[in-house]
Amino acid sequence: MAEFTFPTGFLWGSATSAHQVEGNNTNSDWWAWEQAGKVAEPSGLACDQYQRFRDDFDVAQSLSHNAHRLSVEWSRIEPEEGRFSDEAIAHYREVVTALRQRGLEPIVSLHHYTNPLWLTKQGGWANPKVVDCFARFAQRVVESLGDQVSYWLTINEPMVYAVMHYLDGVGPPGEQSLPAFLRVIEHELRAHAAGYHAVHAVASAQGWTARVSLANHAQPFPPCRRWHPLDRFAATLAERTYNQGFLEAVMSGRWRFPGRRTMRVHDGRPTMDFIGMNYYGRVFLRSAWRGSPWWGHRCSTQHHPEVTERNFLEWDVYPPGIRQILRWALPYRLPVLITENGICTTDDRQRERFILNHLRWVARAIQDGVPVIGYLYWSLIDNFEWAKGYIPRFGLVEVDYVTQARRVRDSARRFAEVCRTNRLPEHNG
Ligand code: GCO
Repeated sequence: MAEFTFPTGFLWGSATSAHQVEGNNTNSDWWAWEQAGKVAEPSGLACDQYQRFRDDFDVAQSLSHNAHRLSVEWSRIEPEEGRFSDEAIAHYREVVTALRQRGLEPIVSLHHYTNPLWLTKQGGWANPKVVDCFARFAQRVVESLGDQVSYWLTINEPMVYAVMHYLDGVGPPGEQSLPAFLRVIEHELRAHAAGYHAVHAVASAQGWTARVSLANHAQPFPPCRRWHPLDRFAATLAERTYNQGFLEAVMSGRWRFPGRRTMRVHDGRPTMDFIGMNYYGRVFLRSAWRGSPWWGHRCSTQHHPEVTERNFLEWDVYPPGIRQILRWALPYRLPVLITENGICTTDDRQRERFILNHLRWVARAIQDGVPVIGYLYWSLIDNFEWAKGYIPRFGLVEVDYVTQARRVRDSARRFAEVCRTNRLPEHNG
C-alpha cells in the first residue's frame, strides 16, 4: 500500500473507562459484583487514575495524541437518586480541563457498563424508569462540562452491555433472560435518544458545540461452518439484528427484532451526529436451538480454518473487518469515529502490527468514501478487563499494578509517529 495521508484534523488518541482505570469505584454495581466474588479479581485501586490522570494525560500528549476518550462515573456524580455530588463534578471538570490544557480533545462517554447502586436496586436497565434517570444525569453532566466537551457518547456498546449483563450473566445483575435482554435493549435505545436530546438542549441554550453519538460495537458474524444452512441462518440473523438492525433503530426509532413486532423507540428524529464504532474482530456463529437470541452461539476460534491470528483472550484478529464494518456506515452519510480498536497481547510487536494493519484497512475505507474522522486505540494504559481482571493487557502504556509505575511500550511510539505525521508509511504487503 502506498503512503497514505489521513484527512486534515483527524482525531488520534486512545480510550479508557472510569471503572477500569480510576480505582475505588465503591458505589457502583460492578464494585458490589466484584466483592461478591464474581470476577477473576476485584478492580480495587485499578490504575489509580482518579489521582494520576494528569500524569497519564502528559504521556498521551507526549505520544502526539490530539484526543482522548474517557467515561464519567454515574455512581460518583449521582451517588443517591437525584442528589448530585459537587465534589465529583468538580473532579471531572479538572479532568476535562487537564485534557484541553494538553491539546487533547475530550470525548466523553456518559455510560460505560457501570451503574449507581440506587439504580440497580430498582431494576437497573430492565426498569423503564432508567430512561428518565439517564436523561437527567446526562443533562447534569453537560451543564457542568459542556463548555469544555464537544464530543459525547451516550452509551458504550449497548448491545455488549445487554448481552454481558442480561444474557451471558457475566456482569451485574448476572441475569440470563431473553425477555430481560430485550427490555434492556429497548430502554437503552430510548435512553440514548433522551440523552441525545438532553445534551443538545443544554448545549444549544448555552451556545456550546455538541456532537453526540454512542459507541456502537460492530463485529462481522461469519457462519462457523459455511456449508451448514443453520449456521448461515444464525450468522445472517446476527448480522441483521446485532449490527445493522441496532444502528437502524438508533437512527430511525424503529427497532425490529426477530419474532417481535417492530417497536418505535423514539420519535424518529435522527439521534446521531456521527457514528461511534468499536471494532475488535469477527465472531463465528454456530447454530443452536437454545440460549442465544440469534439461534446460535460463538464457536471457538481455536481450530477455525479462517482464523489466522488471535489475541491473548483467543479473540479473532482480522484487520480487513474494520473496513467491512466502516462500510456499514456509508448509507447514513455521517462522520465515523473509531471509538475503540485494540489488542490484548503479551507480544508488543503483535500490538504494533495490529495497529498498523488496522489503520491500513481504515485508509481503504476512507478511500471507499467512508468519512472517518478519527481513531482511538483501546487502551491508553493496561486496565481492569471486567470479569477477566488484570491479566489481559491492552495498553499502549504498561502498568505495574504494585507500584502503579507506567512504562511506554514500543508500539505506542510507533503509533505516535502516525499520530504526529497524520500519515501511514508505504507498506509492501
Ligand atoms: C468493551 C469495552 C471495554 C473493554 C475493551 C476490551 O468493548 O468491552 O468498551 O471496556 O475493556 O473493549 O474488551
